[in-house]
Amino acid sequence: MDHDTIFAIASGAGRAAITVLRLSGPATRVIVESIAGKLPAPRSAALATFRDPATGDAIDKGLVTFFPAPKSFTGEDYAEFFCHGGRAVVAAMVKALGGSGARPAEPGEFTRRALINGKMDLAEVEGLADLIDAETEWQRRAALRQSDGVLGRQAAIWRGALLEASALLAAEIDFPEEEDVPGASGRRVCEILTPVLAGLKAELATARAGERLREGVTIVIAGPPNAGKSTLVNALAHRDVAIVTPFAGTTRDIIELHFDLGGCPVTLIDTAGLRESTDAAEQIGILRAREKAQAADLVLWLSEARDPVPSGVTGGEVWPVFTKSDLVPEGKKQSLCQDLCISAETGENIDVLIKRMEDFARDAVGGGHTGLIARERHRKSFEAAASALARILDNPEAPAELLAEDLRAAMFSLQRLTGVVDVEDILGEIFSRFCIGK
Ligand SMILES: Nc1nc2c(ncn2[C@@H]2O[C@H](COP(=O)(O)OP(=O)(O)OP(=O)(O)O)[C@@H](O)[C@H]2O)c(=O)[nH]1
Ligand SMILES: [Mg+2]
Repeated sequence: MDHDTIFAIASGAGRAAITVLRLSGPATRVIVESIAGKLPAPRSAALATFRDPATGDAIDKGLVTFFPAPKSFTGEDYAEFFCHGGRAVVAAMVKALGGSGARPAEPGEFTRRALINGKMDLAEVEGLADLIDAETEWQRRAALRQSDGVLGRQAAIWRGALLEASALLAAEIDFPEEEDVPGASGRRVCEILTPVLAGLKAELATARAGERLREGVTIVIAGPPNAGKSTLVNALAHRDVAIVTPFAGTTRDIIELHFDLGGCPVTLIDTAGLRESTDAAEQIGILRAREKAQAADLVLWLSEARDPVPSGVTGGEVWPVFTKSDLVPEGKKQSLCQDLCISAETGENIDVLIKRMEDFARDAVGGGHTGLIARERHRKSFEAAASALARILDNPEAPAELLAEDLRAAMFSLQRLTGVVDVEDILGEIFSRFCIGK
């Protein structure tokens, strides 16, 4: 399958000024010649008339580039056609490519080939997937760093240190009598591993921020029925996403909205008002509301009456927000509105609330200065490596064979990060999320 020549539309779907089609595999040269009439000089663009090889009919006039293996994105012979983005033009180009012996690519197949051919490591592939999915400025920056191989470079440095330690242990296992000073190699191993463990721990300390930046900070709007939760969501979204009525128990389903708050990705969730209910649909809605609140980074507890926030709403932070401040008589505002009082009706303090949410989100993603860990898979590998090294450092007097075993485990965990070992399991998961043509 990896010897097939594959093609795909690489640019977005639908009518456009220009569409890019990409082609990779052993038949690339022949196919480019048959469609463009010539093979451009490597890595430079040539203007050509694209023809259907079956009929010789002109399809369009455009640019074509050719990147001979191994200096290409996929590491194979690789070409790109830039044609006009009309539906009929693109359809004719797809027909011409399909008729020339190339087959349509699977989602992520170009990147999969880049990985197999050693052009990218697994963490870079993940970074590239995140870059394509990035919706906010901070997500884009973090994904760009990942796709540039920052994780792989650091993992390689740590692996080098682990290899040095493992050579010392191997010498002790093979030639125990040759050691000049007993215990010297154990001490040296500790010296080598201590900074590696410190580095892993420092990264683990920022892991949650990195994962949150990738996945979004979750803010749940909860509270009693009729508090004005959906009205606030609509005000923040500047459109009617949630149904609002004067009747308690309006919202049942979970409504999720994605926001960009100053570069931070935020998922805002409107939920069913919490109360005792006998209505089956509402009960399910309330259950879901409780689950969402439990898992939230922040809960805005909206209430019209100044009831205290019930305990156990969430594992994260809760902010009480007093709603419908426009209904509070001026004279009573002083005593009633000590904390955050908003009115979706007049817009009072909505800007203050947004600013506070933005500050919260920024803190939650570590100010955008995230470390190396961007997803659970990375965190698990870091945790496994760190605990193996901690076992060695806790008991450096243990027999060298046991220390070597933990060292191997740590090395294996670091290798998994970049996919040097054990990649196949992870590949399917990652590539299934790629778009076709990437
Ligand atoms: N005067 C005033 N009325 C408001 C304000 N916010 C919401 N309301 C009204 O309060 C009623 C309930 O609003 P919703 O947004 O549906 O309340 P909810 O908390 O989503 O209610 P449930 O979905 O039933 O839990 C509606 O009639 C809104 O127009 C406000 O700031 N001022
Ligand atoms: Mg509602």
